[in-house]
Amino acid sequence: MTVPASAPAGGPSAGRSAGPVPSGPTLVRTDADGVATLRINRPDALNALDTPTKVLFRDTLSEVARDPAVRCVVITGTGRAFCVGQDLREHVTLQRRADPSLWRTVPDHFNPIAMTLAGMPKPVIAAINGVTAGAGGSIAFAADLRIVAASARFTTAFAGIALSADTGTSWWLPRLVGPTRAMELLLTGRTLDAQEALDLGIATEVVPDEKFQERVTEVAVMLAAGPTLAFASIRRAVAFSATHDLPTSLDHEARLMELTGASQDHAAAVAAFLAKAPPQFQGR
Ligand code: T3D
Repeated sequence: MTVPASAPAGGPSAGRSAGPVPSGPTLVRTDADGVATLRINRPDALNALDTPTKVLFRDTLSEVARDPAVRCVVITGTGRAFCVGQDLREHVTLQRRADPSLWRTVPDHFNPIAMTLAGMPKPVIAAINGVTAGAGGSIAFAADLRIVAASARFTTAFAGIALSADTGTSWWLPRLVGPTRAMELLLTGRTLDAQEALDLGIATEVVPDEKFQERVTEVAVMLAAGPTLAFASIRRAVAFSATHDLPTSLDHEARLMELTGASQDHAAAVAAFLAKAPPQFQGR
């Protein structure tokens, strides 16, 4: 399934040429084997997020969250970039005309994207095919798994344009790499290669470029065939325990064990175990 194209935002830039005109939809959704792949499709702008793309991305994330046929979500980009965050050409256009919508994009677009990713009731894979910056990194950090192509690079980028950090980078990055390294990456904006991202705990795994797509598909299809309700509950438990004390987290775990313990998948899986047969999960 493909999400319809929306009108591209254009406008002059600060010292760079006029923005590229997308030749198709700026976000493409493809569904197969229980996996919904959302591919940001503005390769000439390194998949920078202009307003139509942010709206499509935000709304499509909500759709896949609600869609029971989707049991794993993959986010990726077209071309040599994953996503380089806010479209700075659009940003400068709005800034120059003092457009009041400029700072609405954080509460209206970036924050809902972060919250929908955080609450997604199914696993999310960031398939990081290439360079990643700013809010593009935040989107990747919000995923459960970051499968990274060997040629990919990361930069926080925010401080380079004299901005703070948004879309959850200040939340997720310290949790991934620790506060000391997160501060260093945010203050310097230096570029990490895929190997350093793996060493720091940002990448889940690094895959040679020529094997990248095959590996992403393999992991996504495996997760989509899994116990989706249990996966959603594991996501909830891990997020909850990050902000609650041990007794409260144990109570929360107990409620989720009761929920998953009553699921069809649990009953079928323990029966399969006793029968020495492989489990077949329906996701409920
Ligand atoms: O209200 C708000 O808007 C606040 C929200 C902020 C959220 C954010 O995400 S802030 C962070 C925004 N992102 C950046 O600051 C990253 C800017 N880009 C770069 O630093 C570099 O492009 C990269 C390190 C990512 C890649 O470098 P490189 O050398 O591989 O590529 P390049 O030559 O710099 O870029 C290639 C093209 O992509 C180029 O266009 P051209 O000249 O070929 O027509 C470049 O302008 C364009 N591009 C790259 N990043 C963006 C972009 N176009 C629009 N917006 C971008 N963010």
